[in-house]
Amino acid sequence: MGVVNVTPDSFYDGGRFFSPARAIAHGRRLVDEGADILDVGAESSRPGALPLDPAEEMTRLLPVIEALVTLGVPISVDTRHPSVMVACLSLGVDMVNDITGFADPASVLALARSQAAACVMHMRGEPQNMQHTPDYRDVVSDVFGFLYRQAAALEVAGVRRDRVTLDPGIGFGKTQDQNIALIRAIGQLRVAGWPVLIGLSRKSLIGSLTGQPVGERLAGSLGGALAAVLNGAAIVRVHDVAATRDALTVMLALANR
Ligand code: HH2
Repeated sequence: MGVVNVTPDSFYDGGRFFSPARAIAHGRRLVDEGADILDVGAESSRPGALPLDPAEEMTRLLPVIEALVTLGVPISVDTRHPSVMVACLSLGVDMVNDITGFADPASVLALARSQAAACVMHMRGEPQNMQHTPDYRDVVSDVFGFLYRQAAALEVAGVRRDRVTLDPGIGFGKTQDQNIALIRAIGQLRVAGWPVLIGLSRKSLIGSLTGQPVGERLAGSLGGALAAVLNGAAIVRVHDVAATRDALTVMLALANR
């Protein structure tokens, strides 16, 4: 899954693809590089980010989505606002990626009225405050328990299991040790019956393991993507599609799995 951030303030590529023309060109490039899915977002969720008004989010997103849905790869929209989901679904997006895990019943309804797939992600708190004392009884069972409950709520609303992907939300209200515990436990989610999505590309987890600043985290992110897939992830959400694709191709050809 290649990331298209139509934002001025994303933690890695903020401002690079903020104009619709640049975002669309970036999406096309990621598809040429081998992305199987594009995830298009307009609201940064970096720690400390302030919420974005849904009307402004739509102004940023809709022209980009309208162009990218014609490319022939599935398009995911990264939003937590039900009104934005409805607008993007009417343009034909194939997936809704909600960092709040469909906590808003209006989001469940919007998804249930469509045929789209869903990524249910776990976040503790809000981007504004999520890194203040992330505290869990047991991080793996707390996070996975939330994901199972949200998937069950979607199923009750009519969203069949085979439309749903689960994501423990690396970096969203977790310490680095908690992020590591979640990545090591991916297999449990898979065994429970859901495909798993992992986003760790260039995040502070990679910085804390390698000591590198965000611009120098490609090699570390590739290591993380390989580990996530070896542990059972079905989808990796990345900024660097060509390099990730090559790394995964070689690993999948050579590893004893
Ligand atoms: N991470 C980010 C945004 N959306 N969605 C899912 N499902 N999983 C993730 O790990 C995830 C996500 C953060 O990365 P990015 O979009 O590059 O940064 P920003 O939120 O600053 O735009």
